[in-house]
Amino acid sequence: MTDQDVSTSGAGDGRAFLEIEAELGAHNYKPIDVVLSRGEGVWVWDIDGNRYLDCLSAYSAVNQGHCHPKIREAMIEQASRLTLTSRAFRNDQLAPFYQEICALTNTSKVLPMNSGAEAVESAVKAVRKWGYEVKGVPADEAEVIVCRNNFHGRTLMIVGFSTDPTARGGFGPFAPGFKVIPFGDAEALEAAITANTVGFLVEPIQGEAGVIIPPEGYLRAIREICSRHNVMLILDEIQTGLGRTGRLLAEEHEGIEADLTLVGKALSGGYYPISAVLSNSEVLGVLRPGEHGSTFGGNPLACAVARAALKVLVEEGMIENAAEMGAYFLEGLRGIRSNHIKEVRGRGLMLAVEFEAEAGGARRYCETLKDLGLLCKETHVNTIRFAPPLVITRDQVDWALERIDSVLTG
Ligand code: IF1
Repeated sequence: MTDQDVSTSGAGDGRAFLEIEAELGAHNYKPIDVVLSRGEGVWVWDIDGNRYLDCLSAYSAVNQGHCHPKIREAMIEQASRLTLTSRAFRNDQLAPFYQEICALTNTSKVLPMNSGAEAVESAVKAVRKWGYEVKGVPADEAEVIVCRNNFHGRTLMIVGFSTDPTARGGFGPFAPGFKVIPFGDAEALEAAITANTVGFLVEPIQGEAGVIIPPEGYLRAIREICSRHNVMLILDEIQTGLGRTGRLLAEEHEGIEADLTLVGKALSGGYYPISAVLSNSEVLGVLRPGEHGSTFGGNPLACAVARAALKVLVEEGMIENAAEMGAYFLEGLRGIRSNHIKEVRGRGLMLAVEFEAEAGGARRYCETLKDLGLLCKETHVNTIRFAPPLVITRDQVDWALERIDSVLTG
């Protein structure tokens, strides 16, 4: 197929693109019908040149803004030199990546992977093995506790402990060894722990569930409970991490440190799949040569891109900007007067507006906002998530609020 095969209808929805996708692609998504072709900072353009403010940031993978020039530069330079060696050999980007991410996150041992789900899978494998070899849990009896309404990825193990019928329906049978408790309830964690519990896997703020923020003190409480029971606290910061909530890691809001911290998405600023399990020797030390791995895990191109992505995140003040612009954006959303709005939630630039069930669902607002030049996406029918790149300015937040207010009160 050449470009000539695909004409456009002028509304940026690229009718021909949609038809070809419908015919040849699996229908595992229902995207907003806009066909994007360019991105820069908070802005993206469709194939007809219409400009949109991106309020999703590829689900927080583009925290640094679209096509950040310094990350691009690092990618092009590395791509011109060496992209992949496999871990059968060493490369000159992995050690510097380890040093820089460990210094930034107070970590002492890293396991580099590719997707967020792979980081989750790797963390569960490591804590199970730690349970058998260090904690003394009987073979194949390890338990990991997770929360209701969790989202940790799409692999069979992960959807096996999802409580979302849409995520798990039709994919059984599932891996055993998981227990589900309510999110935000530290007592429920205490009650669920047994001698065989090796880990508690939880998002500091539940993203896909609709930006569900736990009660103040929850992170401190689960940290204390896990320490007291010798259970590994695994914080999935794949969406909340890397500046999204106004701190480098969301755990910082309560001054705790997880035993394993999972990062991904913005670890590359949207340029390349790279994720990591950030932990220590006690846990990751149980993985010996040949016991775990991945063709692309820790490849030089991914590491070079991640090094640049972390550098600009910190040096360009994006984390502090997320805190400041997030508070401003949240205040603006809370100022919108609409009977349809049930609740406005947020921390940093991880924001959500939940609508009353009678409002008819959030999708229609997303469609109307798209026509006004703002891209966002509904989650679980009644909630819109607003998560722009962390480089957003006050004027751009005003620009967004103006449109959101007009649509929600119109
Ligand atoms: C899709 C959702 C968000 C994540 C957390 C692990 C992963 C994700 C907290 C897995 C990934 C992505 C997956 C993507 C859309 C997006 C998403 F809507 F699916 F649920 F962000 F909320 N932990 N989230 O949010 O990382 O393997 O994707 O790299 O599946 O459509 P991944």
